[in-house]
Amino acid sequence: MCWKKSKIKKIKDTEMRLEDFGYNDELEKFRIEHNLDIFEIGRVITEHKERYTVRTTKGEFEAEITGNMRFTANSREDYPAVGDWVAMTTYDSDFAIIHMILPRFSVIKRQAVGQFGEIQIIAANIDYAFLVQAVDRDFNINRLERYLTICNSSKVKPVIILSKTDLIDKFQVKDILDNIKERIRNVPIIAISNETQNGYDALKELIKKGKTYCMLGSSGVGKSTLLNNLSGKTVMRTDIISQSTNKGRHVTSHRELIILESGGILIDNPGIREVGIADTTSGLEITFDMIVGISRNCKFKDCTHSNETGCAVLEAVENGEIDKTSFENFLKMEKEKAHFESTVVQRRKKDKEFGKIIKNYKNDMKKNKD
Ligand SMILES: Nc1nc2c(ncn2[C@@H]2O[C@H](COP(=O)(O)OP(=O)(O)OP(=O)(O)O)[C@@H](O)[C@H]2O)c(=O)[nH]1
Ligand SMILES: [Mg+2]
Ligand SMILES: [Zn+2]
Repeated sequence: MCWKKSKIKKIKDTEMRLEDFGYNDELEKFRIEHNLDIFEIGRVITEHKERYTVRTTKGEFEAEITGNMRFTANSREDYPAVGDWVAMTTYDSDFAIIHMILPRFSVIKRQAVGQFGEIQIIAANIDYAFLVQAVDRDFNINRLERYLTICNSSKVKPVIILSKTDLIDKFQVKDILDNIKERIRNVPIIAISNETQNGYDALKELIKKGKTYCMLGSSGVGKSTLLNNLSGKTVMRTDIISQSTNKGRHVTSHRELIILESGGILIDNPGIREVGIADTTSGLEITFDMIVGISRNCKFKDCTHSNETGCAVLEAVENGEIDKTSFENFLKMEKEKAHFESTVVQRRKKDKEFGKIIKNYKNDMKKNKD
């Protein structure tokens, strides 16, 4: 193994307990039940090409996984991710080998760009996701619904953060908030400016000790600026975005977990270009619960809501009860989800569901005949 001595700074005054990084009773129970006493327990705070930085009560360690872990890994999900709790053996004062990933209570994942059917893990053991969108050209409710779907399929609670409110007047901010609320209900929205720190108080109130928050959003929306401001120091590099495209290059190139003085744990992420749906659970149903609820009144159980007679959803779109753009977004994501499922991950499950659909269809046909 070639391993360069790490340049990681050791944390000298490690008065910190694992709980301060988000450790909980469930994890401790698992540790005891699985006799992990011989291992050091820590949390992955950065990841770069199968090299990890793990924080323990003794400080930070550079770590790699065991050959066995790599050998038995079936997919990306079997590798550690930022936010993971791991059991490892430490060598020297700053190097460790990871033997096991402790059970995750949540995993934020998306369809990996350019590798269909592959997933990419964004972070693990996240309580809340901050969905950061800037009020300028970045703002897009369709994309917000995508992020929500990711949260809802990952058991992560979403919070919408509108950034750069200093760039527009307060009436425009209100308009944007109203537009979001028309389509997205029951998700907290906080409007902030990293320039003026307007809205910071509301945001800080939301951040609880020992809970983990992950920032998701396009490049240049101000995720790292927010993290730096909240932590009171420059942890992450930020950069001016290109004026001509307003898009900018990706400034943050890796994920990183930091602990705020208030006790909240924050994970910064590189900007996301494509929010591909890798939902294999009920993320879409939760995000679009209104559409799904109304669809129960469709005449046909397998209604595709495209042109069927007695389609309650089309009727609701017609009379304005369901937002048309939201409905179209739903259909688009549903298609992506189906495609994702059929490519690799859940082929077998899909076959089973297909069998069920056929069965339902047959039953319906039978009922219709009766
Ligand atoms: N006017 C204004 N500018 C902001 C605000 N927040 C961030 N910026 C600026 O936007 C640029 C990008 O900010 P970053 O924090 O690096 O954005 P990021 O989301 O971390 O970007 P990536 O790391 O590429 O994903 C910087 O020039 C910031 O100073 C804000 O609230 N208002
Ligand atoms: Mg950044
Ligand atoms: Zn229908």
